Amino acid sequence: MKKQRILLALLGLLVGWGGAGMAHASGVTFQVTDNPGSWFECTASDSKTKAGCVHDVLGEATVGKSLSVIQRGESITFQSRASHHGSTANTIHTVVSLIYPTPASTPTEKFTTMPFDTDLDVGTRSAPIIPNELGLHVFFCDIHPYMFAAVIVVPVNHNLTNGTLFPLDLGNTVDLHKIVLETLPGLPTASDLALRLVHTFFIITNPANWQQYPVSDTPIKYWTPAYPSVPVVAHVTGGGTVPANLDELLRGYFGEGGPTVANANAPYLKQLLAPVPPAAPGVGQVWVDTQFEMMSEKTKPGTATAVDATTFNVVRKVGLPSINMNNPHNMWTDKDQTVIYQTQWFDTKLAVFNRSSGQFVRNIEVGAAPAHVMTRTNNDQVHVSQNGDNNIRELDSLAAGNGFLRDIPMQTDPDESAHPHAHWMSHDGSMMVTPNADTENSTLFHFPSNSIKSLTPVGHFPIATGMMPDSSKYYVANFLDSSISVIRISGGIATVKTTINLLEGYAVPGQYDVLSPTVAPIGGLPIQTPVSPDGKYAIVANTLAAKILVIDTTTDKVVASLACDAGCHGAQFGAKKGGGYYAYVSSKFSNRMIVVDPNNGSDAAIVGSVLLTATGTTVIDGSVSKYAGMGGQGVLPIPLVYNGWVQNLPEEWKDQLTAKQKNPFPSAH
Ligand SMILES: [Cu+2]
Repeated sequence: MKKQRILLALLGLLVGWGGAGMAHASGVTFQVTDNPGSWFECTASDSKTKAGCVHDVLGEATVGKSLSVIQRGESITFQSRASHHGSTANTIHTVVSLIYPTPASTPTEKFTTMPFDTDLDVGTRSAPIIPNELGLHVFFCDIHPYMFAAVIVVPVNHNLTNGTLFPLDLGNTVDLHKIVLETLPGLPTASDLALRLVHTFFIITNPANWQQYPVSDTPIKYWTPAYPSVPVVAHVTGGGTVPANLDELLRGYFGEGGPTVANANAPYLKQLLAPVPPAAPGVGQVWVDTQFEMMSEKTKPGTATAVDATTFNVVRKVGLPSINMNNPHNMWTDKDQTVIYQTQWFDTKLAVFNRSSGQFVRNIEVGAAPAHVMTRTNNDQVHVSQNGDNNIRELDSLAAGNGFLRDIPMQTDPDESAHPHAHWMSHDGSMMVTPNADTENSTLFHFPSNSIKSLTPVGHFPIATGMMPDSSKYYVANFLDSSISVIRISGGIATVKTTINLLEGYAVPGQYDVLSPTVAPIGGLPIQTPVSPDGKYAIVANTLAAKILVIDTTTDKVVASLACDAGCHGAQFGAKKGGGYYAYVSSKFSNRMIVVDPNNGSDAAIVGSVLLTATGTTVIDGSVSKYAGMGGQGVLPIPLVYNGWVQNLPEEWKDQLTAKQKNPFPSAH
């Protein structure tokens, strides 16, 4: 849409603003949904304020559905409706301030104090939030941290009819709750980190901006993300301003070029090259949760996609329309590699299906927002994290029935809830470690003594863990403050050995400046961080800077950085045929999987990638209707080759591995 048309459209819809609509309490409502991109969907609370949802004016393809503009004094309400055309929320969500204007004054009673933080159970709505400060407010769910809603607060009576709506002022400085707040309260809105986060918001919440890789390079396909073409003002340190068209500002800043950016030309655009698989085959299969892929036979998003690791063809997709499988997030398998355990993160259930046939086996209630699942090597029990609660649910091997054994609390204080996300089990099945997003610590649970041995403080929003093959050490990815806690286990007790800061510069370590783009950060917003079966390196998927980082486990330093896709998320190791390993990496806002050969760590290389869309030979239990191959999250290579699991494999799988792969870390006892 051309800028003039957008302004005319806004003019048409904003006439109500400051008029009759202001006579009574008004504002916008964000509806919680399970729908990719628009998890917090802006809807009007009444027709008078419809213009508050920006997509009603600019169109969904331009801005997604999660951006609104309100006048100071208007309210923001979050609602989790029980039933509405597949917009049903099936589990707990939260509404938490991620970015908000630095408070200039203490709000009077009418206004809401920031940062805001509330739980949103199914069928409830939040109290109306009335921001005191003008400028940019971003809220997120701190269970599902890519559910975003943004609100720009403008002065009372600012609208188009009197010519005062534009430029939209993002505000002087913002506080980034838990990101850099302690070290730098009040980050200018034109600073590098603030712009990176604004950019991230528009990539995540607008599916039109996702990276859709093509089947072939004819014709050449470019990634051309677009942003609202409206005048804005951002502020630099010391009070100066950067007035700009938002679309041109972001495209220019991030080198995305495009026809509307002055002086930009095609070389600035990122070409989306048709994925070319690795030349050397892997062993077995790789399952990827294409969590956003939709089927016409069901209302909830998500499929599990199986790639044959010997040919890198997509051989199967399992969407389970019969149970309306909802946002499949992470997987594991039993010791015989017979079934796939599949968490449904926006729900309360674990689905089980047959790996070879794709046949549905059962759907089991496991608690609030189940995120990750793993087995114990000594008994094949299944452990599922309740990301919206305090426990890890323990199940038997699910040969029959619902398998319920017990809920294991990850936090002993009855007033606290751990919200564990991606746990990891030790090679001998004796220990389990969790990253507790809400309590910002990591639990070390010891099964033989049935007790929590350590609650180790880590960074902000710990989200994933990975453990050494002898359980001597583990890595915790701290999502919000962009760090990795390296935790040593000695005598059954966990202590922090060191912390790796992913907001350092890569070329010049320590030189990343949140204010300027001179040196890019090495990573940021890290998620999965598995350790290779031979214990040589950990791989970290970073979503902010879209990087795959390799950490050498002998030095605990980052030794390699590789380009990833938007929303870089999942990583797991699988066997490479003839010896060694591949790290398979998924990205939420891309339709391909990246294959990394870690080699010796510092010489790690991307050796290929695999398009995750169905082909003519893919066996599928429904028809893909939208977001084909998108939403890469959990990754599960078959067979399991981690130390402890690999020794339990049936002979038919062991026969495909080298002697070293069958016993990857001989010194573990
Ligand atoms: Cu959520």
